Amino acid sequence: MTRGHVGLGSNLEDTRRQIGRAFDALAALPGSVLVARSSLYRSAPMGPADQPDYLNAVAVLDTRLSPLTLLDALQEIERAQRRVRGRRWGPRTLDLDLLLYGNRQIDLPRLQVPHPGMHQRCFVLLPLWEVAGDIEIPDRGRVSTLLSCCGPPAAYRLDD
Ligand code: A4P
Ligand code: MG
Repeated sequence: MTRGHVGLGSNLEDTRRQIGRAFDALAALPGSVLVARSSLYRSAPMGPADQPDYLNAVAVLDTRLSPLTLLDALQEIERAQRRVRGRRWGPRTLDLDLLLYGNRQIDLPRLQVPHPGMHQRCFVLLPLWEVAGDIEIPDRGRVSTLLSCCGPPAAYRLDD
């Protein structure tokens, strides 16, 4: 089994439900065990500002799926939740990013791991810290170091 970390994001159509459904779909993946679900974090959109705020979360997944098979599965879950690909960084019902796959570094046309930009995004780093602690992101540094650019978690975290 390899430990993977998946970033979840949604800013359309009942975002809490979208993220909840996606966690359930991750838990049902073959050859995989969903180890942890982070809380939900709210933030203003990165990219075009004329779209709703995002909810983000991170899942910890132990899996026997290869990186590309896991990417296929993530895209299938996105499709099942009626994700329509429009402009880059545009609004979406669900975005699933493979953030980390063990400590592998992958640079294929379809898949870059660690996910490019994750180390600069508070809406990824905060939930990642919550479920994974101070792990090392290959070639980018420790989460605690990268987090020093983010404000307090309370500013993002949603209370249930
Ligand atoms: N791809 C390559 N590497 C990966 C990976 N590690 N995980 C390829 C997932 N996919 C990966 O993705 C485009 C292509 O990236 C895929 O076909 C896959 O082969 P996409 O999901 O179709 O497009 P996208 O998400 O619009 O583009 P991109 O550049 O991946 O955007 P991001 O980085 O996902 O950012 N603001 C807030 N507050 N919160 C957010 O979650 N998300 C985005 C999208 C914009 N603004 C946001 C948020
Ligand atoms: Mg994406």
